[in-house]
Amino acid sequence: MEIFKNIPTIKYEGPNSKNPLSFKFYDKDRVVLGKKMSEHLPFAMAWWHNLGAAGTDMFGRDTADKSFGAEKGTMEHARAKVDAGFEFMKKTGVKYFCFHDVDLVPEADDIKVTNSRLDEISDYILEKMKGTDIKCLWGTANMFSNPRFMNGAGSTNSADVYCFAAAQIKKALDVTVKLGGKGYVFWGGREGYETLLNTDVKFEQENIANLMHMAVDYGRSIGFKGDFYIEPKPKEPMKHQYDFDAATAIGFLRQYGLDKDFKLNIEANHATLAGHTFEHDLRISAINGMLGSIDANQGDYLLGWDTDEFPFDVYTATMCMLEVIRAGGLTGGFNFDAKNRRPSYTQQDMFEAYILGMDTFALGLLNAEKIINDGRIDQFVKDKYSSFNSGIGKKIREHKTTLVELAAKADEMGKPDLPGSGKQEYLESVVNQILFG
Ligand code: XLS
Ligand code: CA
Ligand code: CA
Repeated sequence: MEIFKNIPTIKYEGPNSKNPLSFKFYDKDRVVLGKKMSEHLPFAMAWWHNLGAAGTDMFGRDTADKSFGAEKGTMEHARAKVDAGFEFMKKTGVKYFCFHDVDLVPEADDIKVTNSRLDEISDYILEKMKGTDIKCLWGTANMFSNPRFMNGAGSTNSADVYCFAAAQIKKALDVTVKLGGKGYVFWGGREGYETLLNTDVKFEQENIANLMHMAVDYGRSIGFKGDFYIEPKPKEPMKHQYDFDAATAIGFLRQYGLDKDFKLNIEANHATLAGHTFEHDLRISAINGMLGSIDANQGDYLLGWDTDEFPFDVYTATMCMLEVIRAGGLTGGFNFDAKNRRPSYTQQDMFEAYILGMDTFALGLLNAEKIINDGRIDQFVKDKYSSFNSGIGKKIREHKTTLVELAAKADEMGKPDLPGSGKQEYLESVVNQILFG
C-alpha cells in the first residue's frame, strides 16, 4: 500500500527546475573528482526524526501525523513505519538508514518483551531490504530517554541500571549486525553531570570505557567488522557531557585504549554547540585518523540548543566537503539527523526537507571540487609554511636540532622578519570568486 500517495520518485531536473519535488543539484551519477556523486555522498535517513518526530516540543504537541495509518505505540505502527521508511528511501534515492532500538519498536516494561519485538521488526526490515540496495548505516541504543538512565547509562551510580545499558547495547548490536550495519554509535546524552557535588568523574569515565570495551568484545564476537563511533556533543541534555567535542573524545578513546575500534561521528549542530565550526571538528577527527561518519544537519547561531535543522548553508557544506575529500572520504555516511520545523507538518514537507539537504551537500561537493581544482587555497597553505622546507626549518621538522641551537640562531639574527601575511580577506574573496564568479 502506497503511503506517500501524492509524492513521485524524486528525480534530478537541474538548477532551473521550478518543480519543488525535484533535485536541482543532486545528480547521483554525475562524476565529481573521479567518483559518482552518490559515492561521495552516501546519504542516510534517521529513523527517529523522519518516521518518529511529529513536532512535539516543550510547549506544544504534535503537528504532523506520523501514524502512517496505524495506531501509535503498537507493533502494527512499528511495521507501518518500516513501510513508510522504505517507500521514502526509494522515492528519494537515500540508500541508508540509522536507528535507535526504541525507534524501531515501542518499548515494553519488560526488556525481554522489547527484545522479542526487536527480533520481529528486524525480520520485517530484513525482508523489506531484499531486492533493494538499501542498507543500514549504523545502529545505536537509546540510553537516555527511559527514566532508569536519569543518572547516566555507562556513568550511572546503579550497577543494576548499568546491566540494562549493557543489555540494550548487546541487543542493538545484534540487530545492527543482523541488518548488515556498517557502524555502531555511542552518543552519551546522559553521560555527563550537572554538579560535581554529587559526581565522581573519574569513576564514571572508567565505567563508560569499560562498557565500550565490552561492546567491542561482544560486537567482534558476533562478526561485527565495522567501526564503533563516539558522537561528541558538549551539552544537552546534561550541562557537562563527557564527549564534549572531537578533541575530547579522541583523548578519551586513546586514554582507555579504544582508539583502534572507534572513530567519530561528527554532527554539525553539536560542533557549533561546542563553540567550534563544523569543519573544525571534521579536521580534528581527520588529522587523527578518526573521521568516520557525519550527522548532517545545522543549528541556529542565535539559539543555544540542538535545533537539528536540515542543512541549507552551502558555504558550510562546502567547507565540510573539502574536509571529507581531503580525508579521502568517509567510511560511514551522511545521516540527516534533522527534523522538519514544527509548522512544516505535511508529507510533502518531509520530502522537501531531504531534497534541501541532499541538494545542499551536492552543492558543497561541486564547490569543493572547484576550490580544489582552482588550487589557490591549497597552494597558499603550502607556501605559508615553506620556511620549514630548508635550512633551520627543515632541521626542526626532522627533529635534528635543539633549543640551544635555535636560541643561538635567534641571537645571530637579533630580530626576525615578520612572518608572511595570513591574507584571510584575500582568501575569503578567492572562495567567493570561485563559488559565484
Ligand atoms: C542527539 C543525538 C542523537 C544521536 C544518536 O542530540 O544527535 O540523535 O545521533 O543517539
Ligand atoms: Ca546525531
Ligand atoms: Ca543533534
